[in-house]
Amino acid sequence: MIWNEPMETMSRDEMHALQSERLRDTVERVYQNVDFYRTKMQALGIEPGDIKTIDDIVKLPFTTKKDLRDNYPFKMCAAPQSQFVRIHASSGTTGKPTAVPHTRKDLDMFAECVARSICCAGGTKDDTIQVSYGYGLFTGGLGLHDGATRLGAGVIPASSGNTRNQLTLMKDFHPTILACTPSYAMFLAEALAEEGTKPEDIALRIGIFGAEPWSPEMRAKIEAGLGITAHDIYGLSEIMGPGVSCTCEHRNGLHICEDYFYPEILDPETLAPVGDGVVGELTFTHLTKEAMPLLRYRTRDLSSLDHSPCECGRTSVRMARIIGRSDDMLIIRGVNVFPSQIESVLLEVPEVSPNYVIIVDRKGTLDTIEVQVELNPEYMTDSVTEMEEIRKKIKQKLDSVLRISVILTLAEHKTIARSQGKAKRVIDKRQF
Ligand code: DLL
Repeated sequence: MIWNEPMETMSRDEMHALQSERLRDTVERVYQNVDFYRTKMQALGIEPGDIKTIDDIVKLPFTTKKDLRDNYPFKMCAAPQSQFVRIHASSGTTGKPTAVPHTRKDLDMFAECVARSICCAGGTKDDTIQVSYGYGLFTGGLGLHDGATRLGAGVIPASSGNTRNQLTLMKDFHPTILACTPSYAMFLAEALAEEGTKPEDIALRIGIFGAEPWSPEMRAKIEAGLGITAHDIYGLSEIMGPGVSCTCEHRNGLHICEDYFYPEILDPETLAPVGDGVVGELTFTHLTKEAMPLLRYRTRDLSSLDHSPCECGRTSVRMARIIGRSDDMLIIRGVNVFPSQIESVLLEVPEVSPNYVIIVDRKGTLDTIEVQVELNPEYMTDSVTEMEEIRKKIKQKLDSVLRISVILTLAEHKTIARSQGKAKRVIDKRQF
């Protein structure tokens, strides 16, 4: 089912016209109300009248997370605080969080986008959704909650954590959809198996997972563990939260709600937009946002776009699943390494489980990368030779995919910390 047929299946020409009209309005609004953008546009020698169609977007300035921090909390806003009905905040790894206010209309758009996403993933008003994303300043819990409510589905507002209780809710209330981070879904699958509950003993049929990068191999494990079809939902607080895009039944990219957020992929070196299929930095421009509309916000997420029609009938552009963040890329002895490459290798090896941590350090002048991964309990053996063979096999695979030498350590089952929200997979001990 398509939630909003007129918007999700309009022709490319109609979409171009709609985006152009909305961009003109947004640029006018920020020019009049946000000093930051007026100053930037004046420095570039442009004014709102220069933006005629969406193709003129390349003339506009970029926005970065640093700009949001520098203007914390509300200096980038285009509406007065009296019009805010909710304020979310994204926790930064360094310093202050970023404040993200919403007006009534912004929240309306948020619920609309999440309702579209749940439908895209195959959900209907007859489903019951266990929302196990955290509720609070993080947008996952409330975002999925409001979207499911808009759809007319039932919501179990479980929030994250308290795993025993999550399993009880799952068994007693028979939710048909689970929404949480992929790493927490994996943990829940493990916990179910441990207490002897089989996938067929619960009613789940769909998973709506996101908020962190995950690989197709991880998806397959979660699907087997919970007996579901797993979907990828993407979003970020600065732009809205979950529901910026989501996979449909063909799972060949995530459909973007591009009537609200205009996507571009930028060449990381030149910052020039690149064509379909080319990987670069994903950038979004708000087309209707009232409280804090952002122009060309650089997400740091790496993806590519595909404008070709999808068999599901939606005409919206699709983005490839996020392969990593430009600032997550580890440079080890000059070689670029993405944590997602390591995850893909580990998940192809039956002897180990998807619980791992990557530790980067520096010995003298040499960078080292250690991967600690848990052995599956059925492969635990007292034979040192057998363990060493498993270790070597995985190390060789990792070395050849990453093209550097990795220290591989096998850890005992359940010795690596599980996460209930976004997993922290990389510990970088290097001092820069
Ligand atoms: O994570 C919003 C969200 C909640 C998305 C629930 C999906 C589900 P932030 O906390 O601001 O917002 O983090 C945004 O998380 O820039 C990506 O790096 C990462 N991310 C989000 N979804 C995905 C995904 C929420 N499906 C940051 N795949 C983004 C990979 C994702 N990374």
